[in-house]
Amino acid sequence: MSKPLILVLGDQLSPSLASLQALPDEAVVALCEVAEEGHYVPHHPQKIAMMFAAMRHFAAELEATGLKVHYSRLDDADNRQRLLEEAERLAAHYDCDEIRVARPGEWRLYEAIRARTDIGTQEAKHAPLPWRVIEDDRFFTTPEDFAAWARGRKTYRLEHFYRHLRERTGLLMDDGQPAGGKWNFDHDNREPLPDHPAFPTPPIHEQDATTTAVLDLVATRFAEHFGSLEGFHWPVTRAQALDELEHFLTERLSDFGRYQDALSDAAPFLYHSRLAAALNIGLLSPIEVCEAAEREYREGRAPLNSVEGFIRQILGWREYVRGLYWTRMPDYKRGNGLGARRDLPAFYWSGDTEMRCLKRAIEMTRDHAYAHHIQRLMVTGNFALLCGVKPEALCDWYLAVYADACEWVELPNTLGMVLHADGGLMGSKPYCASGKYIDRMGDHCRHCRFDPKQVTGTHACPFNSLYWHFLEEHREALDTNPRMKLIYGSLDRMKDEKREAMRQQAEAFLARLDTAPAYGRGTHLAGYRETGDTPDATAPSTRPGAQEPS
Ligand code: FAD
Ligand code: DLZ
Ligand code: SF4
Repeated sequence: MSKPLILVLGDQLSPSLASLQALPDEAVVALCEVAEEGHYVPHHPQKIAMMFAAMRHFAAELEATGLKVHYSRLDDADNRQRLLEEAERLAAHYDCDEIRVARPGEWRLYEAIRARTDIGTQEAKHAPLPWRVIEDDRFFTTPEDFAAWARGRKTYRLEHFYRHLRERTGLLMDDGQPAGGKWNFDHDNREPLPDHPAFPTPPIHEQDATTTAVLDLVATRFAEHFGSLEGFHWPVTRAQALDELEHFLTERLSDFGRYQDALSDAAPFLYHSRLAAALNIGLLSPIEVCEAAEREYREGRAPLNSVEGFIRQILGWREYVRGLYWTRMPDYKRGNGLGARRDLPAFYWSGDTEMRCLKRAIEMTRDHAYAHHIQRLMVTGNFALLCGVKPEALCDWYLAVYADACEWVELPNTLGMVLHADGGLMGSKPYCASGKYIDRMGDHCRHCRFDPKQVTGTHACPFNSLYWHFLEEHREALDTNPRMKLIYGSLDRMKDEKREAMRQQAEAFLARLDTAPAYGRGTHLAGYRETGDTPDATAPSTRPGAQEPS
């Protein structure tokens, strides 16, 4: 009789997970906190705390259903501190005959597991028992669905994929036609913020003994990582995630659409849902979230431009980037279409810059493990694109600093959408912009020492000269793109002296820009990654008396 060990990863916290279905009575479910996952990029302490607290709560919930659950804690003396090795240790301990796992969200782990399942590889020969990967069906599509859709297409445009999924799911469809007669209400969704908006306050979740013990553990063990633990507010149970969803539906969804692209110097969340982290670790399902948003429209509580805009992010973008990731990896990660070579600017790890929009985006990231999409794309992303930051440096940063960061979402967004490094597969043109865009969409520039209207001189906004410099540098790759024609026309109409002054301004700025080594403040981690040494995992929690369920 089969006795499987079911390894449930930190972003697989859903009772509906395929690997948890139809289990034999003998099955053992394992969740493992391990140092390797916490350190392979220097994850924000709030991200690690959210995951560990959610894992501990989920393990207790599974146990309450009568399943046999083993939970490996970071501080367990016999913890092997690597996911696969720890699962193999537990499988031997419980005398299991197979390890099952739902498809991990990252190629790195998927490959490591696949190597153990491929008969003939060294890893499989040395694996103490067989591994089995089960498709993760918590999405609208599988990687095979995406591959079938992509077959024979020259370009993979989001809009086509999104319409295909609207038709397939029936979301926001009326008799085979899009609700409201249009697929896309984007033109209603580009308003800057009004002068004194009153943003809704996010829910405050109770932090029980399990959560506070994890916060203490993370404060001690990941103290050197970028990011503050103060003000930790992420949902760590299904019930808390449902409260977040309810808050979004009643307080934010109506204004989500029109202010979707806005920037604010003061407020981190605006009308965004803050649901990505709960979705990505499995506390909410994308289907229930989209259906709940549609209900708000159907019952007259939220306008269509907001609901369509929101559903497009989840049904469209989220599924699209996942499909792209799984059908294009591992080559996708090596893309560097614009030949970018610069290390990450050092201030990405400190916020220490006079450029107000960047400073605020990085400070909000440090304080909340969050920045909204336009900050990621048009502020930190745009700046990195214009400066020529190399994809691996920027991707590692984005993967580390947000509570919602998972490589399958992060990589296409960073490498494809922000850096245009995938040869235009994801976007028909780079999302490059000057300071004028940032000025139009929010109030950062009012608080900045630079002037978004000046292009050269000591007060000129650096984005401006960098923008034109970027266009000059990549003329060969970009000026035949029909969507760039207008902008190259403007550049060509400028006087030579003006172009030369902008070039000098940009180059002087770039020459002064301090860059950080690949892993920022966690420089010791680079060595860890190369040598494969396991970081010390034995430091005790600061709160030995804290009570946690086993
Ligand atoms: P909202 O603005 O409320 O959007 C609603 C939901 O739509 C999100 O919760 C998310 O699930 C989905 N969504 C929105 N935009 C995207 C997108 N471009 N791609 C995929 N899903 C989307 N999102 C992640 O979940 N994980 C990441 O690691 C991640 N890295 C990113 C890196 C860069 C450089 C950029 C530009 C974007 C990244 N995104 C990532 C997408 C997006 O910025 C975040 O999903 C969003 O900001 C999370 O905040 P929210 O939940 O308030 O989203
Ligand atoms: C991100 C993360 C962290 C910090 N720690 C763990 C962990 O200790 N145990 C675990 O199972 N998962 C963790 N994760 C999430 C994994 O890194 C994630 O499953 C893969 O990156 C695939 O998305
Ligand atoms: Fe950012 Fe330039 Fe505006 Fe300053 S002036 S906030 S650097 S866009």
